[in-house]
Amino acid sequence: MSKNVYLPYAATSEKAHIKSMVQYRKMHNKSLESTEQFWSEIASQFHWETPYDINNFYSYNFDVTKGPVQVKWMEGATTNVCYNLLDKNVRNGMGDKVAFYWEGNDPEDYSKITYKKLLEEVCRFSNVLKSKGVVKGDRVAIYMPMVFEIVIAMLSCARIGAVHSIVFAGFSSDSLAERMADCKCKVLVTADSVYRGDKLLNIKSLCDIAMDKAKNFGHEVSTCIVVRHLPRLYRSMNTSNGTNGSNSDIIDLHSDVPWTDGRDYWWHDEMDDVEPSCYPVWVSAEDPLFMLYTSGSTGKPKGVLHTTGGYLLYAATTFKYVFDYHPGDIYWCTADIGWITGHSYVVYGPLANGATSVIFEGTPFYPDNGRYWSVIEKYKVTQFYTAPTAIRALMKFGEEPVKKHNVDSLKVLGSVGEPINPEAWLWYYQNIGKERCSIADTFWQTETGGHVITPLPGCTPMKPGSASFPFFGVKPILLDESGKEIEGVGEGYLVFNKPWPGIMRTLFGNHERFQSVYFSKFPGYYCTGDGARRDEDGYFWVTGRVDDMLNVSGHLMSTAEVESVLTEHPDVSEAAVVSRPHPIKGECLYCFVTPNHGVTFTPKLSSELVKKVRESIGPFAMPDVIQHAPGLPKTRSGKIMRRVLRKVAVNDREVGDISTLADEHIVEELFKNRPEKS
Ligand code: 6R9
Repeated sequence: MSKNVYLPYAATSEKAHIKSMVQYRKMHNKSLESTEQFWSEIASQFHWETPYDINNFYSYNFDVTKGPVQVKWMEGATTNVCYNLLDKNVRNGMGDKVAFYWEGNDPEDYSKITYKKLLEEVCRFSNVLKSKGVVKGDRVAIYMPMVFEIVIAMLSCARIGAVHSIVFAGFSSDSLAERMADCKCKVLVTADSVYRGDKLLNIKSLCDIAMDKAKNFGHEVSTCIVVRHLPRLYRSMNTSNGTNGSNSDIIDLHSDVPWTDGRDYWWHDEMDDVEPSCYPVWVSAEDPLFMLYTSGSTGKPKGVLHTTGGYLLYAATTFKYVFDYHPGDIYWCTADIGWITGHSYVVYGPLANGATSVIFEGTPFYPDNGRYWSVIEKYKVTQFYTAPTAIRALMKFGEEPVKKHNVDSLKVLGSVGEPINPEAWLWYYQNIGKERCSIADTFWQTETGGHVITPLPGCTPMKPGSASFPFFGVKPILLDESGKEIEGVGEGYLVFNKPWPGIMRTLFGNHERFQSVYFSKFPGYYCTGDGARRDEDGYFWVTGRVDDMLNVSGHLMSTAEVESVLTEHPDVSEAAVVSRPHPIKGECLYCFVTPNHGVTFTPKLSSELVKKVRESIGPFAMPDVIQHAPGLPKTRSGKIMRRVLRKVAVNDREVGDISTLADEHIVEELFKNRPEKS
């Protein structure tokens, strides 16, 4: 074994589900060689209204040349995910167990909800959705802050067989409109407004604009249900224990919430009139559970579709092993529920295991930079799951904010969203984990449904920056440019030739695109779009995207998406966007813009463009640099040579061979035009 390896803490290994690499390898081999047996043992822990057939447990085709790509697990069996997450746990005597602690943006604003209460609320909201005409298969869009009601809305959809389509509440009204029109949602569930730090965001106003814009795409949302969230702080201040007070405590702050009678309904009004019980709709294991949009390298966002049975098994199993979850643990994932991490590891995975988790509404910097550590101390968090971009941002403030808090309850630290640089890994390991905690650097995607390459706590010797080994049921393969499998040490395209239960089934309403994006480059393989290296010890190191995608603070976006927003500006003729390494965000957007003939490039134009991207896509997509480009480096066939632009962005004059460019001089011009000295 090479140097720079961190062995798991012995006390953790003793109690871990998987105690050694020998045990891991045995289970991993079983998962690949006796797939049916491995997953059916797990499936047997859940409730199936119609049982699965062990002789027809799963089937798939990954080879487009042999027919349509398809993946099926436990087809014919019926179940209900909500039933398995709530009713089953309540029946098993966990009704009074806390499902979620809620920690608001303001530290004075907090609450909790038990499994029993969550089930009751979900039943009520299921009845509300039914009363609005939502039936099995209908899509329900959700655009909400991190409050209990977002979980209630998701599980209510699952209960009645509707498909939730959550749009992260940091997306712009344009993005929300496009996604609502694409999934043709009947209902939109949202909230009035929310505080992020000391900034008030008027979510409902933004939804109104989006619902109007959706009409331009030919889609009308018939019902919008609005959670009254803002006064919650005032309510909790009026009660001593911080739980929700009675309605009479509510101070009316809603005179300025925009409203359309006949379309808009207050959540609390609707919930008043309905029964607290609702029989679950038994759905097929292959019926859709939810869809979630992710950026595509070209064109519109892709509605990744996950189905019922396989996703449930995979979210539950990865949660149990990757966080080494044991009853009594308090788990906290900081991801917003609007991303896949929030779906699988705030909601579905933890509830499937009957876990107690923290839902956090705020930011790591409010009211001060020690907020994460204070929340860990307050709830005695045992597993903490966050993103490298947050770790890097917090590292800047040194160890002092951490030292003010007792974080000794921690056992497992997780990382997700992008490769974690060894420096951040070490800081996390030493200052937060006190060299006692395992770090799970979890590689996965919206498309994979759950972790696919990850260390297991107490088991895997860790190498900072390596996601290490595949999860059960997963066999990563590296391909070279010609599609040949690379054995042993090497670097190539990260692909898979066999499904695990949680992999997506299609892109909503566009199976063609699903096949062409993921399965056409190398027939027979699911292509992740990431590159990876396997080292001499067999560890995988994910090296980043191989397509035109950017990963800014863990948010994937495509260069094409940003370029098309830039070129919509009337003064812009052409634009090219590349990523540049960024100390905190991982990558940032560096945009080259060619103005129309006769238009002068001014700071005003530059700031208009920054604003436009922010408004069209969302604040997380805000460009760091807009550079004037008198022309773009294009090949004779008209292709923009992005590798040259990436060199300009970092001021590296080693641009390599540029002899295929139509006009080589443009490269020098671009270096001269850099807006920064460095
Ligand atoms: C879960 C999530 C997926 C892309 C993925 C890759 C990058 C995520 C990573 C990682 C290296 C890790 N990525 N985790 N790269 N190491 N531990 O982030 O899903 O938003 O779909 O992004 O993120 O590039 O392809 P999603």
